[in-house]
Amino acid sequence: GEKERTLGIIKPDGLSGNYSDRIKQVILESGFNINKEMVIQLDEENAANFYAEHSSKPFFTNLIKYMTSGPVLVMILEKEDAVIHWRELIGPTDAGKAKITHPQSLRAMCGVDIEKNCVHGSDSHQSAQREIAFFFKEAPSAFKTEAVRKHDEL
Ligand code: YYY
Ligand code: MG
Repeated sequence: GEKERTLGIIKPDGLSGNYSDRIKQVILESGFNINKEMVIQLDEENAANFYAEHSSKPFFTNLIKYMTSGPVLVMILEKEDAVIHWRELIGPTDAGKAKITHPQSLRAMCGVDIEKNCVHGSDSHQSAQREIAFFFKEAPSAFKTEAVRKHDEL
């Protein structure tokens, strides 16, 4: 397959639960290159824009609350066929079900349920291009930079 880029996010409880080192280890062992990464705090407008496709869904309000509840770690992941491979690695949306059906997946490892599933992955090549541009074209200037600085100091 072709070398491809996808967008991965470690969501707020993944970061606050100190899963990022383990997740990054799995990423690298699985043959991805972490091309770029930054820790940022999303505000409600950022999160609503990122998840615009879900704006009419019943879970949207809670999703935005969750995604703005603390800093997230955003990564560009590069590999052959990165989009599909990253989706396979993170597992199904419902982390509770993932623990049963995909126990090796990242969502099984650090997620809780269908809402708090600890990681994001682009669902197609087209989504990946949109999502990478969303975070890395203007960023970090478009996002709150306090957490970016904190990350750089680590
Ligand atoms: O792509 P993926 O993250 O696996 O799921 P989506 O269907 O795109 O939903 C985005 C996001 O919304 C999901 O990661 C958790 C949340 N969510 C939810 O809280 N409740 C649902 N029934 C479906 C999705
Ligand atoms: Mg999705």
